[in-house]
Amino acid sequence: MGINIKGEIERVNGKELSYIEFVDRYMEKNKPVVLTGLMDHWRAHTDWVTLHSQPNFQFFSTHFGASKVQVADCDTREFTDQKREEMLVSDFIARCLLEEASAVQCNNETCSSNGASVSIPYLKDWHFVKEYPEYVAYETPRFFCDDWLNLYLDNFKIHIDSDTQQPNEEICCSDYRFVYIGVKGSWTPLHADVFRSYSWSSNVCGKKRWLFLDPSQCHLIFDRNMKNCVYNIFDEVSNSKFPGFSRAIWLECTQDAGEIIFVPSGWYHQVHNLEDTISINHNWFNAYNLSWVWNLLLRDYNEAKDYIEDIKDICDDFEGLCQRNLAANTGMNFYDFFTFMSYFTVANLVLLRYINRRYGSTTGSSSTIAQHLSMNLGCLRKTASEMKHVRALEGNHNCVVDIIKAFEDPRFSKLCMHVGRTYAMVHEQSHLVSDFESSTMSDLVDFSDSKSYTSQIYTPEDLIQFIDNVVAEEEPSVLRDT
Ligand SMILES: O=C(O)CCC(=O)C(=O)O
Repeated sequence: MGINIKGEIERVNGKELSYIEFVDRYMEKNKPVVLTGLMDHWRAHTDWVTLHSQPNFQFFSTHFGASKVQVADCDTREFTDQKREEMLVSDFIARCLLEEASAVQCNNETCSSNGASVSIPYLKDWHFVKEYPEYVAYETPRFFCDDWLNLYLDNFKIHIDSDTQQPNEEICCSDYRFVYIGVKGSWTPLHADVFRSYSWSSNVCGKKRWLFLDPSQCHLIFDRNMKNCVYNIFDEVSNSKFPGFSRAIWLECTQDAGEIIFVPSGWYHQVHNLEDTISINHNWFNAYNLSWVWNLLLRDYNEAKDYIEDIKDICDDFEGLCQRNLAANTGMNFYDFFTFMSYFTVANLVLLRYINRRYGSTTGSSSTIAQHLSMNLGCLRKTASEMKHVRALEGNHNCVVDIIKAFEDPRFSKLCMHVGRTYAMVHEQSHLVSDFESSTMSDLVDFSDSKSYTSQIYTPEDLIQFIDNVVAEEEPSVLRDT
């Protein structure tokens, strides 16, 4: 029995959509959309695509052939994902060209050549921007620039292994900006995105078929214990194992070259390359989906804890073990997320204070940015109050952020300026863009006017107190509904 597809994803000309409209209609409502008209000027569009609208494999081999990348074997399942192996881009391209030359007959599920089974390679999660920062292949559309995840990772590590004080390479990802290259027939199994982040995915060339499930229906694709999720929605899915599956209602989208799809938080999706395809995608979160990230961490923590409950009595540091397992499974733990939130709180407060002091708090064009910063602080405060009752963070004895030290830290200063520039850009306040290009931390912070800046943040209560102290002087509306 096939799946039940009812409806398509809305398509909008990105050139005719304002940032506020995108936020109101899609980001805040957590609704998917396809945006057109935003990629014409990308270098990737010219360098990576042949005149016949095919991937320019030769270009990749010549210019980026020595990069080591992850290549999925689309025919082999490994746990909840496809089996992956590391290889050079040049070797991956050679495999793609070989397949083309031997005119492999592919469909979504199987691929065979002269009767012999051939696996379909799919290059995934290539940290292209990190690896080639000088080669500017594309520009992130402004709808997706309020990206706290990548801004943070450009300056800080998300998880440091406290045993070794070394960044754990496996857990600590350098960023969430990726290039994917897949031949026709390659695909990605059903999943929801890392951290329940948003993602955007742009087709530089080729065509993808996406199937989406609204988060309100996600219970339908899990087994009775809510542990295992369907892997491939086009397989024969066992009704006894996944009793809700046949009731799931899917949305569909065929994404063409030049189109960008916005994938909201918690939407499960499966993706098939209908042609040889190159895509660029980012995962990100900000104030609008912060609670999704926190809810996932809480759920995964409870799962990690239940899993080792039977060794609790013989374990010296049970809580520490739960946090280590959480970081290993989910990519960050409570401390990592709380540290992240604390830095963004301080950055938002510094910027709000600066804008209010320099331009006045209620009038003028900069007030849109002030409102955005206030909204961010409201969301950070709300999430911090949900974290208050978590034992792992209660009475935490390690200082997460010492605010004065943060001001002296060039990484924080870079983060702050970048956040400032981002809001100035998305809200089209060019005079402020230049402010944040030329400013230093001492331009932004008037150390004499706030005792709050001497604070140290250990717990969610400290963070809430810090927000309340500074905001009470600036924007009391932030505190109103939290
Ligand atoms: O393009 C693909 O194959 C998968 C992309 C995806 O699932 C995502 O961006 O979340």
